[in-house]
Amino acid sequence: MEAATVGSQPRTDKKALVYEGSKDPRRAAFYEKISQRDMTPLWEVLKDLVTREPRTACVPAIWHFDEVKPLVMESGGLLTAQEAERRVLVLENPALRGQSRITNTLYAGLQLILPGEIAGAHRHTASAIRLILDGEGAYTQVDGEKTVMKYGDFVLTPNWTAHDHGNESKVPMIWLDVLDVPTVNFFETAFAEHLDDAVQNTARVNNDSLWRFGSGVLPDGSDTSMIRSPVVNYAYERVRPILDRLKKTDEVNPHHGFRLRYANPFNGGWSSPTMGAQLSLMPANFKGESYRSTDATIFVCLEGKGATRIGEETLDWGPRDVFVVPTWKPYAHRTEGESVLFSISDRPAQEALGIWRELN
Ligand code: 1HN
Repeated sequence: MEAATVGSQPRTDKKALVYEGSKDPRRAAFYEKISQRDMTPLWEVLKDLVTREPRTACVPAIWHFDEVKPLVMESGGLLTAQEAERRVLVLENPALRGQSRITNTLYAGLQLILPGEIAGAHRHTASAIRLILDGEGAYTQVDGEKTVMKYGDFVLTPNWTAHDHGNESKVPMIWLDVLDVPTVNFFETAFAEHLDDAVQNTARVNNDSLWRFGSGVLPDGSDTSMIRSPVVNYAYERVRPILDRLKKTDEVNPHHGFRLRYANPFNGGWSSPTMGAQLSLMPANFKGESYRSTDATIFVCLEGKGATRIGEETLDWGPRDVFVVPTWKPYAHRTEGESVLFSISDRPAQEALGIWRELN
């Protein structure tokens, strides 16, 4: 594919590119001739268009929370959340710098909201999740529901839902945002708008949706055809004990440990159609077997300590560290103490398109 573009800039001149076959003057002349009509020979580009296995520019990378937290805090002295709209340091894959993405399809960033600040209400086509990493007591409001957040909470802001944040606590809060922005932009389908009221009115009891839709019952009139979850906050204090239940009675998966999925309670599917998240508990001294799948995956350590071998590289992680595994790279986790890893990827989108694969 590299031959077809220079960087990410589309070519506008009509000069033919130089291919392997251009060494033959007859072919080179032919390529020049067809190039005047914006045509190019498939046989010169086919092997890069249709590869035997997934190829990616994305590389393994890790952000150690202890190292990056001071930088996130420093941004708090530069501008207010209101000035910034969202005060976030974007986690860019080292091989995809300048593209605001951690994988080819996902955006990730660390957002800071200081005591007393608000980040005004807006909505957009892109869907977001937040994973709370530091501080306690800031809130998000999503389409009329307020949720006060704590460590490990997994919060959804599905596409086109109004959302605003605020911090009424006494301590700064930092969370990881993951959005499907690169996916939405790939399809060139991005819309966004600011809402008139910076802080939306909430009509519901705080955390209402987890009780309504996450308790094994559904209220009359629930729109069960929704392709995304109605739950705003999958509170860690509700989800974490389930891992201990799995540990007591279930068989441990040799690759992933004891793992659960953040589900859409209407249909058992993923919490959103573009991003799928999971939470896994690995016992102390777990030595995971190698695994690979076509969904490049962002991991966050919530508890414990361990390391993940990705191809030839090994990344050591501890609480709040964020790391990324590229598509189709074999990886294996190992732990020291009992550890909990959160993960998120574009797997639901790949599954919907029928292109997701894994190799155990
Ligand atoms: C966004 O709306 C938020 O609402 C955070 O907190 C990060 C990155 C790109 C586009 C929209 C938020 C974002 C974002």
